[in-house]
Amino acid sequence: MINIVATKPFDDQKPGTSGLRKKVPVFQQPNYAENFIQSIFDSLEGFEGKDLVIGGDGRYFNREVIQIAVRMAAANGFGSVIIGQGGILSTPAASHIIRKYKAFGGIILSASHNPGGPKEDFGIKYNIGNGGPAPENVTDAIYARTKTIDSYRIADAPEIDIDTIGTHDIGAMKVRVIDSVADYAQMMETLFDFDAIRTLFKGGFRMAFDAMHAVTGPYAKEILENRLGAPEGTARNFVPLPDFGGHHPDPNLVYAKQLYDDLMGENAPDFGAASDGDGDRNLIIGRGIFVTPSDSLALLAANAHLAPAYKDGLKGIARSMPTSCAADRVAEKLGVGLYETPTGWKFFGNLLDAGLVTICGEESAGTGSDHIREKDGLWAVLLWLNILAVRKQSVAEIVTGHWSEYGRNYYARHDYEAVETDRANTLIKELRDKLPTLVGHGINGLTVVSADDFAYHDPVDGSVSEHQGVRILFEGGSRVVFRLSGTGTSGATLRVYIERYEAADGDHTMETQAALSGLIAAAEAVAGIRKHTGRDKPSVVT
Ligand code: VG1
Ligand code: CO
Repeated sequence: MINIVATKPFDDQKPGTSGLRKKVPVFQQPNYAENFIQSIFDSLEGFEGKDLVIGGDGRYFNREVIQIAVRMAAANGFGSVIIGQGGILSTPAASHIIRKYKAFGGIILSASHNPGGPKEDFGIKYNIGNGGPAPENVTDAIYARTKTIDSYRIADAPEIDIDTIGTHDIGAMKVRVIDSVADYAQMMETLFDFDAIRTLFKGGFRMAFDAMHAVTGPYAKEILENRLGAPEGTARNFVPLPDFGGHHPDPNLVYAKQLYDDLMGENAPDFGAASDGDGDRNLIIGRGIFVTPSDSLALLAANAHLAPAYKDGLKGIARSMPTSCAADRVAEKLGVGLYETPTGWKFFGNLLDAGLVTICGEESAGTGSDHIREKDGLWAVLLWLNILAVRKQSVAEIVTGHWSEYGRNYYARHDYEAVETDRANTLIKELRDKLPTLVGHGINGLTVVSADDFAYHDPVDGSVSEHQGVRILFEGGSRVVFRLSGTGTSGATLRVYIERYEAADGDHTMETQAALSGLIAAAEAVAGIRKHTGRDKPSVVT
């Protein structure tokens, strides 16, 4: 039986950089999740009888929303839903399953690197049939629908057992509960030289992978330990918990501090890595050396041909605008295109579908390729392992070798979290207003060569996305970029991205914050961060 339930719109359901993210109590309001899910379905056409993938990162409230989404999919006419066992699918695994089973799309329940628990964050996002996040025209339509919705459809059905692999029926709709890991692990075997990586581990290579009590735990156990023969214990914190053990599942030097300390300490493993809540990010640390995500993108692009999947080379490279320009130099050397997109993976989909690029990345620890349409944490880790197995050098040797060939882009991101929204908006507005006056002038002794508010013209579908971040470029290739986060759930988060280029024959041995101090001062001088935010230092530096 199908129920049509009357509802009223909520005025705060605008999807951000990656879906709708709110505190759990917001999602727990009657009809809140239902309204958003119905608005997704109302914005799609032609899904009757087709398949929908549903999975999440296992955080608090995941199971409840899965049961709702399944019954709503049945009432809206989907032919089947495919669910990961226990409601678990990493974001990259969900992308792969949508593609592999040619589903119409997928609903991914995650707030990624944000904390989980009864008072923490939850999220819902929709992915289209290519496996990637819905592009802006779809998210705009969903948002428009949330403002007018007056009813949703939901089937009367008992709770589905999502913990056992098997099939069920809800009316005419099939429900398939599948192994969360198997399809993904199998795909990884087709991309990389597992024999070479197995030999690496057999030779005593030591690795630590921190799953941060989030979704990659079962994937890392299966792939690294069971299939690649890494010793038991290589994957740490591998049991997904609804509150991630009370931590932020954000793989950076602040929240993965234990891993960092181990890699910097005596008797450190050769290689350390971590992933985030939903498994699409990666942190890479070698013994005694942290690899910035922007450098990791450049390094992976430069060395990808060493892995079977990329042996014929890359078609092109894409990076989000605030990501450092290190990858640009690799693209230039390879003689392939370099595309600069706004922040968020949804902007890479068209470039990948059109065959213009093979590898994409963001400074926020996201890297991925054309194997799926999401960033992919374990994929990046496996590509690193494949490269290490072939080159037989340490991470430090590979990174410093790269700098001596291409130069080094010193890079940092300063986040000012939970700033009052009005104050953050004023900072950005004042900055935008002064852009035309900056070019040709000096800020703290640095000459501005260009200053604009980044607008992206998608080369594939011609769509334009404006106001994607204020960027100020100085002579010599240094930059500061300012934008407001689109994933936070309290107030506004100001992100300041700072980059300085040091040529191949320059000094690559400086401490990052020291190397960037002149630019950090220039960012303060031009934007008045202290005055506007009331903070005298960032909350997080990555
Ligand atoms: C952040 C990152 C961005 C990333 C997005 C989703 O967005 O900066 O690069 O694509 O999170 O990643 P924002 O708008 O807060 O800067 V995830 O792993 O949170 O899905
Ligand atoms: Co994520």
